[in-house]
Amino acid sequence: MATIKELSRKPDLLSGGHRLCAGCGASIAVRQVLLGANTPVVAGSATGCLEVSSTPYPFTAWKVPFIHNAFENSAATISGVEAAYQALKRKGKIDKDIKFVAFGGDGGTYDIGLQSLSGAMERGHNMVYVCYDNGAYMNTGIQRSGATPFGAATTTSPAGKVRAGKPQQRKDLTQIIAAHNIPYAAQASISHWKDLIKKAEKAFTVDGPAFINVLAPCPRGWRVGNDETIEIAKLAVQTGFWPLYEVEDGEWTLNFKPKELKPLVDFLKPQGRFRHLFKPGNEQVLEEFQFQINKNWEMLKKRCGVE
Ligand SMILES: Cc1ncc(C[n+]2csc(CCOP(=O)(O)OP(=O)(O)O)c2C)c(N)n1
Ligand code: SF4
Ligand SMILES: [Mg+2]
Repeated sequence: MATIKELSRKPDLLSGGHRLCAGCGASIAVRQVLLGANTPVVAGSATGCLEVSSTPYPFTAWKVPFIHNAFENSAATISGVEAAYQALKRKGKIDKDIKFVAFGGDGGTYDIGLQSLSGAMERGHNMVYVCYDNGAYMNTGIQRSGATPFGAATTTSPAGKVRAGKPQQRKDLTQIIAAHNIPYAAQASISHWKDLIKKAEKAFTVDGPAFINVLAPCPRGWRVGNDETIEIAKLAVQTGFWPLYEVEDGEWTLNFKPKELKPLVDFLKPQGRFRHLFKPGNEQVLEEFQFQINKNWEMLKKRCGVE
């Protein structure tokens, strides 16, 4: 991996002055991922906060060629561009080494773009897909998605007298994509930047499809201060809510192995979207959530061969 000095000399491929909220995890995720690229990159993004706020016509914050996409087809678009590049290469019309990366939010990846992502991974395109997971459809007003955590309050899973936020568990997209048997699939967090940049480097280097699921907190939807983005992402990892791991050619590795996980409440308590869980009467929802985290952590450790 590049040293800090080398990284600091690399150009910033997403400029400042975009219209994402202050403290938004999405722009941090993009910057860290693009630092992992050592060749020219072509990027695309599904509709969502990242795309809407970084490309308000006629402006763009992207310093790499960028393709504006619909909500559901970022993976399909980038896979098509990669196929065109391969055809031009075969005809001898291009000889540059170029990498292709598609970004999508959790709504655009776990839900509406899952089919196009699955297809692109299965067809074996030489491309990277990065999901920036902020746990809801933030751009349209914080609606629940397949990535929204159990118990979280959103505008379509509100907390009230009948329900304590979202009643379902989040789907495990990283494992779903790993099950495509692609060369590289990983889970990362913007709080662990070295780990993330290293994973991006690997993803850009492998021959074939690569996928990285990046936890990218949204201060607005998580109801935390916009100076707390990194801290809350760190707690997600330290409590086991968001384990860091990678799957390389079927080999599972746990990248962050604390002696003991912090209690889940350390991650939940600072966030307004979980405030209701700390009111009397919701103790068993908290217990259930902690139980799910423990169970998933044990299963993951087994898969990674960790005692
Ligand atoms: C087919 C379609 N349905 C709905 C929308 C409206 N829409 C635009 S962005 C968005 C939410 C995106 O959520 P996510 O992918 O999680 O990204 P985030 O906004 O959280 O960054 C929705 C529902 C759309 N653009 N296209
Ligand atoms: S609403 Fe959330 S995801 Fe959207 S720009 Fe603001 S902080 Fe980022
Ligand atoms: Mg989202």
